[in-house]
Amino acid sequence: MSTSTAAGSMPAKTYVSIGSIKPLGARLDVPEAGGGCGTSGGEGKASCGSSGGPDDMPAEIWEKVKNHPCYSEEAHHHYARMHVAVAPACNIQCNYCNRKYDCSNESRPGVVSQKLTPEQAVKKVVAVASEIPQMTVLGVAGPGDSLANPKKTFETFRLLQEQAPDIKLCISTNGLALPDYVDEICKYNVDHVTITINMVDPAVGEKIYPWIFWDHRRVTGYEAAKILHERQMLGLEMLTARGVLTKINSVLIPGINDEHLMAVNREVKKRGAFLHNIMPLISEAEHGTHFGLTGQRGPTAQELKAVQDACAGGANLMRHCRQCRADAVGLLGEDRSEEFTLDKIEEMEVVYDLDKRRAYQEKVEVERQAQHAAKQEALAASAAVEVDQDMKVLVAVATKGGGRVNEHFGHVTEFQIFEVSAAEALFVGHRRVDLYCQGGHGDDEQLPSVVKAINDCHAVLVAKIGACPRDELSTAGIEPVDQFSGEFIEKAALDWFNGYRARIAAGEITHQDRGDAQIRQGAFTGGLAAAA
Ligand code: CLF
Ligand code: SF4
Repeated sequence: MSTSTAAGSMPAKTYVSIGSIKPLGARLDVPEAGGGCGTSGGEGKASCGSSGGPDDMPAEIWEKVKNHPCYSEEAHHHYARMHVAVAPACNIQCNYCNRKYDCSNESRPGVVSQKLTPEQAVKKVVAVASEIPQMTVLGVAGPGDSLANPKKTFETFRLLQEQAPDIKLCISTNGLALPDYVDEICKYNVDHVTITINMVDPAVGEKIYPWIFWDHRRVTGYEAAKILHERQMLGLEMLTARGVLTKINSVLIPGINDEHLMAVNREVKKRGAFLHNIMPLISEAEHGTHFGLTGQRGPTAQELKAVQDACAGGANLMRHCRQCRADAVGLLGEDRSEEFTLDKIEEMEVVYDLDKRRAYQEKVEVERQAQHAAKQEALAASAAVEVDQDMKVLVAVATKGGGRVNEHFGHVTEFQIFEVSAAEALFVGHRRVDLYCQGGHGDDEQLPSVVKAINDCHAVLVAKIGACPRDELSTAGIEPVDQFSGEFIEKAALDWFNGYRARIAAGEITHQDRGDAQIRQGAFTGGLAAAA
């Protein structure tokens, strides 16, 4: 591949060599003529990173988050990000990481990214941007630590700013080196920084970090955790002072920092963190990590939600993280990295057309505003249904993107979960499941595990569903609903909920509390709720 994009004076249209890549629009279902987190972080005006809009925050903050899929839940339905694996080295050891694989602070363990030089990375970003017009953010998230590889990380940013200045820059770091690079971060207009903070007490930290490399020596135990903690807090304060939006990732490790994460949430909020993303530990013996080999388990989906709920009211929470890999490409939850390997890029003819990208993003914006308006309309209808105004239920949704109910039950690998009440339809997480439809036929052996994954939900909204799963779900007390196929998710969830309450009021059905289903799945609620 060759590019002719020019620094500073970049032409609106840049031609390079091209291949045939699946357009992302096919997944987004953006109508041709159709009609869209933020938070105020420590300043606390808005709702969470999952649902805030332009009315909830200062205009300059909205500009920074409105098309960042990680910083705005609403944006993640419509906009994509990509990572480039330019940062192989790391300066600390986490007990959930095996250096053979990517940084588990921002990636699923057990996957390996193709490492790139800054020049290769920029070629790849320009190629992806020309094929995926709603790819708006480039992140450096490993495979080691972005700031343990400062030359490669910042050289990538420098080169990219010359070739594709419309792409937002983002980094993820463990924070040890962060205070040393705040000036560089600001120099390259990196608007978004993620720090992984798993503790604010070194006594907890020494159970997570066996050592750090600091001041030309290896430091272990309590002293290592104390230095890391102090550097993380200092780095966060420095970023806040410079107006850089900072997200905190925390890995939830049952029995080690589960109840401690409420204290982490409080401390990072105090220091101006914009969002707090509590992610589940993924721990398997085959990953070869200390935790994997010593039997440390990860949390259940319900344990994760319980900790997130216990933090409600503190720093705003991100709940839509997909723990993507260090070379992830596409919408959160999808992985198109295989389409953009180095050899494939070499054969592509790249057309980096800034006008086309902007035009496409404008269309996405119209769609997003339509989604927002539909939700407001459904909420108004909700207020008119006077029965059971305090009821809250969970609803699972089958979607392939674009904020719509548009996936068949049999094709789902991940359900989105919404908490629905008369006052809100709030994204609260996702649940991965095994594919039910294999080669055009339902695999009935998979059904029990799919049903179990969502058995704390009252309904599942799908584009289509077969007779067999319909029966199995109904038997489990989960209502299969296909009447909202193609509609916006929040509106569909609220409309279903309003009908559900009306049927209860008419005596047609009885509301079943599905709390017992959560207990069957091993949720713990009492201790954490009390700790909150
Ligand atoms: Fe990447 Fe991280 Fe930037 Fe997003 S990911 S560096 S903030 S652009 Fe996002 Fe992926 Fe979760 Fe990270 S879903 S793992 S939070
Ligand atoms: Fe691994 Fe990332 Fe921790 Fe470094 S910071 S040890 S790469 S998880």
